[in-house]
Amino acid sequence: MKKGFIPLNFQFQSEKEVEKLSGDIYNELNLRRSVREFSDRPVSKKTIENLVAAASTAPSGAHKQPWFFCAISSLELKAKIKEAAEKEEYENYHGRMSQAWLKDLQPFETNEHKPFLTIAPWLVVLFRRSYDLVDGNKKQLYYTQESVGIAAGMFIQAVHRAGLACLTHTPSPMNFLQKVLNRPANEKPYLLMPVGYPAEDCEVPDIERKPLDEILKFYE
Ligand code: IYR
Repeated sequence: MKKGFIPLNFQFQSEKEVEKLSGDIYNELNLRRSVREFSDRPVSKKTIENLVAAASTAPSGAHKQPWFFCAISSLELKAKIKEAAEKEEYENYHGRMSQAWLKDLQPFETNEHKPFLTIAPWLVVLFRRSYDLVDGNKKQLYYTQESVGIAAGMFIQAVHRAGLACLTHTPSPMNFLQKVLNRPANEKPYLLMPVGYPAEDCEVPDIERKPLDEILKFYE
C-alpha cells in the first residue's frame, strides 16, 4: 500500500440492486420541497451536529473543506437576523430586482416579510472561506464556490432525509450576517437556511420539475 493511503471502504452491489437503489433515491429526493412555513417544534442540537457533519463529508478542492456553519437558535439573534434580512429584502422588492425577476417570483408569492426567520427552531448560516488564515498568514483555497455549493446540496439532502425541511434563503446582500455572527473577513455568507419541521398546514407552490429529456442527453 502507498504511504498515506488506506483501502477504500466500499459496499459493492449488483447492477440490478444499484438500479433499484437509484430509483428509490430519486423517489425520496423528489419529495423534497423548499419550505417557507415552519413549525416552532424543537429540533435537537445533536440533530444539527449530525446534519452539519453529513454536509462536511462533501468533496472539496484539495480537501480544504472551505466551509463554516453557524447554527442559531437564540431568539434574540434570530430576531436580529430577521430584521436585517427584511431590510435588505424590502430594497430588493422595491427597486433592486428587475420587473422580469419579480414576475418570475410571482408563482412563489414571496415578499419582503420573512416570519420563518424567527419561527424555525434553527437558522443555519453557511459561510464560504475565500482563503484560510493560518497564524495570521493568508493561505490559498481552491474551487471554493464549487466546494461550498456541493456541501450545501449535501446539507439540504441530509435535512430532507432526516425528516425535516429547509429553505435556501439569500437575503442579499448578506454581509450583515458576517457582522451579526461576528465572523472573520475570510468568510463570506453563502446561504441562510431555516431548518425545522414544516408547519402542519404548510402549502408549497404547485410547480413541476423539468422532465429528463430537457436536462439529460446521452452520448453512447
Ligand atoms: N431573496 C428574495 C427573493 C427571491 C429570489 C429568488 I431567485 C427566489 O428563488 C426566491 C426569492 C426572497 O427570499 O424573497
